[in-house]
Amino acid sequence: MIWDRSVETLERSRLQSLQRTRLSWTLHWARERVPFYAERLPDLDRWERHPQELLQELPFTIKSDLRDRYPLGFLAVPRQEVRRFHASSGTRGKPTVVAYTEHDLTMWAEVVARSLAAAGMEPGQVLQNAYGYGLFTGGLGLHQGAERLGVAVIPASGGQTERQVQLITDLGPDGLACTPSYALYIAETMQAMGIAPQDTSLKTGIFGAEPWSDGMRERLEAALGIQAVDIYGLSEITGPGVAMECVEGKAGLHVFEDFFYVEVIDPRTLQPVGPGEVGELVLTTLSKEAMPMIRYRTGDLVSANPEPCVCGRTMTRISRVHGRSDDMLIVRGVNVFPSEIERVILSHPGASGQYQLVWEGHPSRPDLVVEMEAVPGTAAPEGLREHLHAQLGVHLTIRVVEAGAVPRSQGKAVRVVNRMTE
Ligand code: DLL
Repeated sequence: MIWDRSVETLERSRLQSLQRTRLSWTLHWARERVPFYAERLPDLDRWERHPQELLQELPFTIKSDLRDRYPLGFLAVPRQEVRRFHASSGTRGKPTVVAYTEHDLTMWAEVVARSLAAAGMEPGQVLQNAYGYGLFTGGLGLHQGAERLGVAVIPASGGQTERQVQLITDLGPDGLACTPSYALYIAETMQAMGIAPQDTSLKTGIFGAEPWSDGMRERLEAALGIQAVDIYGLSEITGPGVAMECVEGKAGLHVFEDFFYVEVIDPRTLQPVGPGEVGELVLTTLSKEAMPMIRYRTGDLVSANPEPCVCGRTMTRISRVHGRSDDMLIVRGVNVFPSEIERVILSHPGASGQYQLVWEGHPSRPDLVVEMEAVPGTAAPEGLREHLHAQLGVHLTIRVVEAGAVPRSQGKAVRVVNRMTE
């Protein structure tokens, strides 16, 4: 289902004209209200004509700009106009705080409603929301969007996994929203409790907030008896719902370009890369009042695909996030992303999907070990080491551990751990 057909299927030339107007508004708004942008954005008079082209000349905004102005240096409205704060998890240092006006919250609910509809959810259905409620944007973000769509929410939040399963059996939700790693844990718990996927009401999985692969999708779809789709977003731009995969295509995530302007750049040269080429996703908000972001470097590596989609949406798609530039591992000189390793591991049917990448040995010559669980009753995956080498050029040690040995995730999974010895 397409929630807002008039916008989501808009002819591209009309979409671009809408973007032009909104970009011009955003640039003026930011320059007048945020000292950081007042210093960095030049005189705007000439921008009325081609803001898209001129945008490419503007400086980027990066995470440390936000951190340096913690907590509210980017606030563009009086405090009394703020209706909500959220914060990023801060797993990579000091958290960043983000703020929303009422108008911003409405826009956010709108894009999440569109996302849930793109996943196949419909008004009148029920969503179990197992994203964490609180400062993290996953819980409340999905919640408001579901209500906007007319979907009833079970605000389960993360954790208490047996209770999650109980709620699924008792309340019969149609959709489940959580990280893919937590969905796998819920699926295992369900199995351990003797509940078969076909015995539940679930039809749709809305999974994101961390990288995952098509192999993980297959496992989740089989284990839960659902269609699983990818949802992307980040707090600095709004939260979940910046981009969403449609269930019809399952081939890239539509960016809601009437609210977010997309660029993909080469992170070294900072120049744009062409369609299909992998680069860093850069986003500019087009309607945000409380905290407009101009050319925000997300750190997420994607490629863009402007081709029309089978679902009828005209909005540009981005690929699944290959990884973040700061997640890249260097294994004996070879660069590799955890998500690429996951893709290869999960192409082996015997891999359960529970895995961690462990640095071992001495820091002068570290080894990367794949600690993984096999599907119970199957033999350890054969030839995986060779397969990883052939596909990614890295030599990894494979260690199959007993079921339950890999720590289970209830939110964003920790994929890489350090057990090096000095
Ligand atoms: O993770 C927002 C979110 C909540 C998205 C629920 C989807 C569902 P942050 O905590 O600010 O916000 O983290 C943002 O998470 O820059 C990516 O690196 C990563 N990320 C988010 N969605 C995906 C995804 C939320 N679908 C950071 N695939 C982003 C891969 C993702 N990585």
